[in-house]
Amino acid sequence: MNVTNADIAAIFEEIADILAIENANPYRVRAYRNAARVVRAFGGDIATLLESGRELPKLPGIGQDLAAKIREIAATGTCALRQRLRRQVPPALVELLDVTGLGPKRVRLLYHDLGVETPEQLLQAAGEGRVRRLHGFGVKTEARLLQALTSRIAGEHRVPLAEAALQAESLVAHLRDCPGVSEVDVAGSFRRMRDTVGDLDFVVAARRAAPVMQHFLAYDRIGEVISSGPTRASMVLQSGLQVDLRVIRRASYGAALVYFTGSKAHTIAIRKLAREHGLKINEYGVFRGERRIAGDTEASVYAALDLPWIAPELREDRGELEAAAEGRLPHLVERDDLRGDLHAHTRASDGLATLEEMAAAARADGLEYLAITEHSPSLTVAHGLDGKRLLRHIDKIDRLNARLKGITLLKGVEVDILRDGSLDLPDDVLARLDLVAGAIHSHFDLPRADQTRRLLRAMEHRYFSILAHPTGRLLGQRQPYDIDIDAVIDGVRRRGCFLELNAQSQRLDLVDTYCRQAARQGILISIDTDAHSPADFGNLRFGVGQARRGWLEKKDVLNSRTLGQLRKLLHRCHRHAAGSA
Ligand code: DGT
Ligand code: CA
Ligand code: CA
Repeated sequence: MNVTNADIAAIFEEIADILAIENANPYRVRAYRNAARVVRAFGGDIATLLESGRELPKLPGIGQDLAAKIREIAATGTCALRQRLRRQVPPALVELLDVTGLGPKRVRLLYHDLGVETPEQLLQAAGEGRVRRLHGFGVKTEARLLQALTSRIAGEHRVPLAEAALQAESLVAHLRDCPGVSEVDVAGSFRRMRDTVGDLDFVVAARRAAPVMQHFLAYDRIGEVISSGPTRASMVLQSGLQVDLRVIRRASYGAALVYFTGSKAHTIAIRKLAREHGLKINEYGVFRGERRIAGDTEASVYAALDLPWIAPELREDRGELEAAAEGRLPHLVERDDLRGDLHAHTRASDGLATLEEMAAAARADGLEYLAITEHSPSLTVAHGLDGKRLLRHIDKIDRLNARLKGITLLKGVEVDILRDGSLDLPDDVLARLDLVAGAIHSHFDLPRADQTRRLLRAMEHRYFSILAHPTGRLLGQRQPYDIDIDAVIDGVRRRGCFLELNAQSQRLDLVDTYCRQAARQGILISIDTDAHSPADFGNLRFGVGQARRGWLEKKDVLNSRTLGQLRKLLHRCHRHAAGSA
């Protein structure tokens, strides 16, 4: 048996899901979710380690009971608790959790009050208007569920970018191993850094296609081959993600990359432009009559249309062709422009590592500063810190800073924005911090006017610095809460505070279009990991991808500033409120 860390983590997630549906103690649910995260973040392959007769190392939050379960799963591929839980609820109930907008609480209500067990039954109940009558649902929720279910049943299943990246990279490595292959790229929405991808589109350059096809079809994680021809193939990986492959001659590689990177809207627009130039463009090149005039590189394709190369993240037909023609393409922010990260947790709240470990990991990833922003007391399931604990924590940060080299820790907090827009910690505590990130973690269902007022009121607080994960969406799990985004962005501008682009793979919040809207108004955006473990700093690149889709330049990004500049900006943000109060 070949049990991966991801398999073990998935079983813990399933246990947590079922326990949550059964309304188990939230701490118990949290313990299994935590275990899933720890296992996923673990550096080595746990099953291999145990098989070789070694001991499971001490892992944060993993006591004897969980450790025993890890051993049981590594050896058998499952565990008794999971088998028992599976007998307690209808199997499709867990599937319902995958429907966007449904959490355990809602699944439980649907099951108990309406007898709904499957997505199909839910579709029927929603279609008949029975869902809106349940406590906490309403007409709008019902309509959203209907939409999510319809696209789901139509087979539209999208995978978060970070999850797709793991699978893409492994297949890229496999294809590069094939003799005769000179180029491998993942095109499509993946290359455009969309937050989710429908499938992966591989483009490979090779002189002969046959050996590449053979090599591709020998990949060991194939679930099912859908189709295969001399230069193209499609398959579904064991994970369920579809992969399309196209093999192309080196001379056409740039044209193929443009074509398969899309977006469809962008490539339709450049084909139209080509016609206006008396040219024809397809995946093999740019042609004047029968003669090919460009196509070996992407730059040559755009140059044939008198355009500079356009970054994939911009290729959505949102004005990039006009900007390119007028020489005003943005100089998009890059990962290396980031000097720090302003949102991270440690074991003091719900993180997995110590202050020292997080600092070392951030430094290893090239960061010069890292804000430690634990949760505040009302978030009990995340072990939020009350004022007294937070003050002790920041003293600890001060002492650590005195001996840290190469990185500075900033003292922050991720303070809960309460239902009425007040902050979950007293002023005299907030005054001691370098920055205050405010976020919503409860009451997601307030009416738009109330939710908007709640955010505006929170940011009026004199110590408020950054609005963290501003819309609260969780990909595949939770819709953004209902707010007047124009009013919120305008509020941030007037208040002189900052917006976060949270780089967690399920969040990527603020999304691209709102980033662009905010930056146009001169608002600085902080691209943060919200790291809970050392490996999470790797997510910065996905945050940067979303920022680039939002046309952000280095100058638009708060954490591209030096520590000195940042401190001034944060300080000005306080004074601003004091002045306007
Ligand atoms: P996805 O997979 O839903 O996340 O989105 P994409 O953009 O990766 O779309 P996909 O996989 O259907 O196609 C990959 C690229 O191939 C797409 O971005 C542009 C190109 N493409 C596919 N079908 C067409 C088409 O019918 N017309 C044009 N112009 N381009 C196409
Ligand atoms: Ca695709
Ligand atoms: Ca495709």
